[in-house]
Order: sequence, then C-alpha cells, then structure tokens
Amino acid sequence: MSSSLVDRAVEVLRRNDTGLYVKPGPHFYPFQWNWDSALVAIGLAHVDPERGRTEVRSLLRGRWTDGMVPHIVFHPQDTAYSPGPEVWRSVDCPGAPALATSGITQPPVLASAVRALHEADPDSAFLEEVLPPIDAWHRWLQRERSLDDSGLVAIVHPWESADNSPRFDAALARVHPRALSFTRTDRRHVDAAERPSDLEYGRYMAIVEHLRDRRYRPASLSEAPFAYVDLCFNAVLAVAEADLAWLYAQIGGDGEPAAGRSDRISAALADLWDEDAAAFRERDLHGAESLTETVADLLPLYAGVPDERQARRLFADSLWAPERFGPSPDAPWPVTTVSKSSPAYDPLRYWRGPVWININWFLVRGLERCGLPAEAAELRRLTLGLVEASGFAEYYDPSTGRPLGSDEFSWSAALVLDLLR
Ligand code: 2M8
Repeated sequence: MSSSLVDRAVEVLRRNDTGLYVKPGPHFYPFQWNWDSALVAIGLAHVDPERGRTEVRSLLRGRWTDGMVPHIVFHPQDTAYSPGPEVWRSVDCPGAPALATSGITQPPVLASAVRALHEADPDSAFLEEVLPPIDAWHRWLQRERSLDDSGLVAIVHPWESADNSPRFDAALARVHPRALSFTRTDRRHVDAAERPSDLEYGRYMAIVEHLRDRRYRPASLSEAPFAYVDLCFNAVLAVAEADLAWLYAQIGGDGEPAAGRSDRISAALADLWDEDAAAFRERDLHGAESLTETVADLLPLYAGVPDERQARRLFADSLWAPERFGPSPDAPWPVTTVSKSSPAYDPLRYWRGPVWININWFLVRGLERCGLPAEAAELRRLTLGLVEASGFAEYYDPSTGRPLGSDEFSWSAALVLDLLR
C-alpha cells in the first residue's frame, strides 16, 4: 500500500507546484499560504529537500520589514481568489514588501519545517540564510501579539488559525458584519454547505477593514475587534521556538532566547489544563466565553505540554472518547475538529467538525512526544486508511470518510509522506 500512496502523494505535490511555491489546492487556493507551505516542506523533506528549501525561500520573500511573515503571499498569477491583493492593499503599508501580501499571519510552522529539511539533508548555508528572518518573525509575535509576560500570543483574525471553528463564534458575535465588496471565489469550486457562511465572511471582512485602516498594526490588542489566545497557534509556536533553538545549535548560534521563549509558552499552556474537561482551555481576550469543545483544546499535546498522566487522560476521555473527538460506530474516522457532543458539531462544514490531516498529524506527533507511541500508531493507521480510501482531500466527513472541500490538497499529501516515514 505504502509505495503507491507515496507515488500518489508526490504526484499531487508535483501537480500543485508552480515552481516557486506549491499551491494549497489546484483550483481555489492559487497563491502561497504560510502554514500550508511549511507543512508542504515537511513532506518535501522526504522526497526533495532542495525543492523544500525553495518553498521556504519563496514564503520569506513576503516578509515585512518589522518581521511579520504574512498568511498569504500573492506571487503574480493570472487567477482569481477573493479576497485578493486589491482588498488587502498591503503595498500601501509601511514596511510591506513590493510583492503583495495579506496583512496578518498564520501558525508559525516554518522553523519546524526548516528543522525537518535539515535533518533530511543538512545545509548550514541555508540555515545561515533563513534563521534570522524566522527568528525576527518569532520576535515580532512577542512584540506585537503578547498579552502579558506569559509568552502566550494572540491572533487578531480567525484567518490566522482554523478560521470558522465554532470556538470563535462567541468572540465574533460582537463584530458587526460588512457587506462583501467581492464575489466569493470559493463558491465556484466547493458546495456552500462545506464552507463558511456569508455572515462569517461579513465579519471576517469587518475585521480586515478595521486592521487595514491601521495598516495592520492595531495600537493594542484591547483595541482589536478580535483578539484570541488560540491554543493551536501557541502550541505550534512553542514547538517552533524549540526547533529554532535546535537549528541555531547546528550552526554554533545562540539558541538560548528561542529555547527560553519555548519554555515560557509551554509553561503557560500547562497552566491552562482543565482536569474536569481532560483538555486545555482557550481565552477570548475580550471576555466572551466559548463553551464549544474543539480539537484546539487538545493541541498543547503537540508541544508535549501535558505530563504523562494528563496525556493519558486527554487521550482516553477526550481525543479517543467516542462521544467527543474519537472514533464511534456512527463516525468511525477520527479526529473530529469539534466534539460530537457539541450542538455546533457539523460533519460537513470546514473547521466545524470534519477530519483534517494536519490536525491528525499534530496529534500523532504530540502522542509520540508525550510517551503514547501505541496510541500515536493507531491514529496514524486510521489517518492513512482514510487517505487510502478517499484520496488527498482538504477535509473529510467523519461519518462516511467522504472527501470534502478541495481535492488534491497539498498538505494532506505532504503530511502523508511524513506519516509514512
Ligand atoms: C483556508 O483559509 C483561506 C483564507 O485564508 C480560505 O478559506 O479561503 C484555511 O483552511 C487556512 O488555514 C489555509 O491555510 C488556507 C489555504 O489552505 O485555506
């Protein structure tokens, strides 16, 4: 089974490859997205590290002078995506590159991708080139997005993480939606039932307009319409900082500051453990309380945050619990992105229930890190089985395994290469 799955995964990445960057999907994601490219590079490390290094360099071409690496880089393409460069208008902003980009960021997987590339094919010159801008991005996050001295950072737009997750609903309810000034291109390719609603898009655009009026640098997090301590983002950052420290050590650089930041974030995440829920707890900085249980509550596992007792509890009572995120007779494909017990659970709609390969990959890594190798192996087996049955979809219906969203999705292909390692 494995060799043909490898061939098919490599073929998906090849077809989505523009030469400069790999598109997230063939049709409605035509530009370069930040965490997509990093996850793609993790897969490329196994089959073509040099191409993986190109992916990293292309993404860094979009960086701003203050350090931010944006969530989308609009490399010139004769194609439509909304909202595109004409909405973001980054080129009007001080410190933005000549190349158009969005004005927000995404979970910083990049340092972990560079580590995967270096482990597969060591290249010190490449590290000398890319570690300073990655470090500058991590420091920008601490400067612009930290809420206190805990090391945790906030996101200021749902597009900075798993965007239409119901955990953001309460925080978004206070945002007055705008009428859309563009036609949604996603609707040309994917059934509306599998994508965010127009109301959500109206709110996303209201936040973009607020941020754009301030050149994407709100004076403070308390002034931003949306400011949320996202556990997915922070767990990714904790791992990325540790990987950055490891990378510095490879070239005799000073990894202490990054290691210190990683430790602080991990310690702050550990404080968010909720024994009753067997999960961690997120926080809306404006005080809206989310009662929705989503898979983000489990992601500190990726950063190795829970001790072994907590990790076993998290696995048994949350991640693998049939009534919550785990496999059940009526939904045999784990892991659902929202608890099946939640009224918000929707098995078809985007980040509101379906299975995502990147989330499963974070959880496999986390189970390994926390000393649960058999549990990690079982999740890996079911994840590969899902892709074997349904192809490299963007996301999947947990009940039927039916592919949803974009087909031929790049990070699903890339992470299968890593899961098969
Ligand atoms: C999705 O986000 C874009 C907006 O950035 C969209 O919905 O059009 C999200 O799944 C995001 O996490 C991902 O990076 C992007 C490209 O795959 O698509």
